[in-house]
Amino acid sequence: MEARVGFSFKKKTKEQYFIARLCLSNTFAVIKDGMIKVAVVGATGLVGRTMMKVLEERNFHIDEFIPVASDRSKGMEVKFKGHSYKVRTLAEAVAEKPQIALFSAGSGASLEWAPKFAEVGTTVIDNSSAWRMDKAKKLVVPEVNAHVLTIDDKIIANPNCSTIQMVVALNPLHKKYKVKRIVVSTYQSVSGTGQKGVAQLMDERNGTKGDRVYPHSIDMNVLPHIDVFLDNGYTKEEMKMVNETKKIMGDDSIRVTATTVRVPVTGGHSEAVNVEFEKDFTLDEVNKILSGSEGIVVIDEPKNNKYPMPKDIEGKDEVFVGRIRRDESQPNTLNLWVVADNLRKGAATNAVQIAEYLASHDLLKGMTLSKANS
Ligand code: NAP
Ligand code: 2RA
Repeated sequence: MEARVGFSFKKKTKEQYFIARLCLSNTFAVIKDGMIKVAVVGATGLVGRTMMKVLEERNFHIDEFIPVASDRSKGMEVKFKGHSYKVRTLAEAVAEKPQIALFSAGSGASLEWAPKFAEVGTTVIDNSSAWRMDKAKKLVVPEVNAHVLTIDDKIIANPNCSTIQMVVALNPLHKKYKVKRIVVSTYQSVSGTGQKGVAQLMDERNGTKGDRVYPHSIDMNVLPHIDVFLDNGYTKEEMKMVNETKKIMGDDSIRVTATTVRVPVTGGHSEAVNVEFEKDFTLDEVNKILSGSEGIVVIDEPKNNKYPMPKDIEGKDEVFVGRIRRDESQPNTLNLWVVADNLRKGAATNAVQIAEYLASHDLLKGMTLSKANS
């Protein structure tokens, strides 16, 4: 049996990386010996549905698709690549032994079920915070550190959405100038909370009753509160940005402090990032580095009122950077405005890119890839 892993690219070749190179060299990865089964766990949720869309758009080869959600949703129908599929339970999905399981069903489900999938040979790519800081698990943003992945990684963690977009923007600058300290304030959309966050905003706007997921109104308001408060006075979301950044960028010496804020925007997280480097820079050079880096689009024409905004980037996969300017209050320090779609690059797209990297680098057990058409 032979199956193809097809990758479709529509965007600028310059900004595309490993898989683009695979395609541009007219090479297809060919999978031999077996059906490609892919499970999406959390398929009825915001991230899970976006994962299905991204898998479709990128034409990730799947012979058998297994949508999974909680027992509440068993039997419910979801559409994928023009076909209807019945949602299955986690136990039913494990029994299918998929090669890949993309998880976005919260930490509880991941802690309990990811090891069960790994045990049957599935590679799990997990969007929850369950495994991110586990020393034995890789925390991966493909543009930054896909090279750390090996065939033995059976549970791979997808970072938090607000961390992903920040490290995509900062890593190319870190390579050149070395980041010393980051001060970040976020403006995070309600879709970051999942379906319940969007529902609360819409209910408030429409004056309808419904469950409340935030402790205060979110419409016409901002909440300096994302995830739970910890003993140090920071929220868990803020500490995710501190700790995950160091792990992904592979540098514990980077100092990070964060204030994470929920705003009444439906999709797209924005961040004001202040970054101090060891070495000095010129703004021209910073602009060139960012414009030429994988997965980044620079929109920085303040005189024409052009800068990234969540409304414009919804549905896009890149990280958008603007308002690039020197911090005039101290040396070697830069201010940036960074915006990305939290459901896509912040979650689904990043996870699918990890799957693509594994497939194209022969890092999935039970799949043998070889080159064709080259
Ligand atoms: P959501 O819209 O509330 O969806 C949650 C999904 O998880 C639903 O499909 C739900 O199924 C399923 N689920 C819940 N408990 C389950 C269980 N015990 N077993 C199996 N499935 C279960 O939430 P979301 O925004 O998609 O987020 C999902 C995960 O991704 C969370 O861990 C979140 O932290 C992470 N994440 C989210 C974002 C974002 O921007 N939203 C970004 C990065 C990471 P039912 O419909 O059956 O309840
Ligand atoms: C949020 N970062 O925006 C979270 C989603 N995982 O709430």
